[in-house]
Amino acid sequence: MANTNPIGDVAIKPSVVKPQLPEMFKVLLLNDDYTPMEFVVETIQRFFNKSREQATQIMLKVHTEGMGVCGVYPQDIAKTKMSQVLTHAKEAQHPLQCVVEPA
Ligand code: TYC
Repeated sequence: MANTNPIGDVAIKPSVVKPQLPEMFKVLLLNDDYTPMEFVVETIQRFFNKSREQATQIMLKVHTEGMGVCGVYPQDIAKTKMSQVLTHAKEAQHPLQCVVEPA
């Protein structure tokens, strides 16, 4: 491109700035035979801001299908939620497992 800048500076190529959405990650709960259903429902309500009805639906899906999505977030938030769930379960001595995977 010709340099049309009267001061003689190098012309700066106009750049197209495309806003990028962050890569999203699912936070999943895994089923087990020991964690009480009530504990799972309360955990989903507390860390994923779900109503009691929504949390119960998610818990029942995990219970019957083996796993279920509690929420979808940017990676740092998803990993924070996973670690909050794991710490909470450990403190209560329940074997509840939580994982993060790309959405
Ligand atoms: N299967 C458990 C029970 O029968 C309940 C449960 C649901 C456990 C979801 C974990 O992520 C889970 N008490």
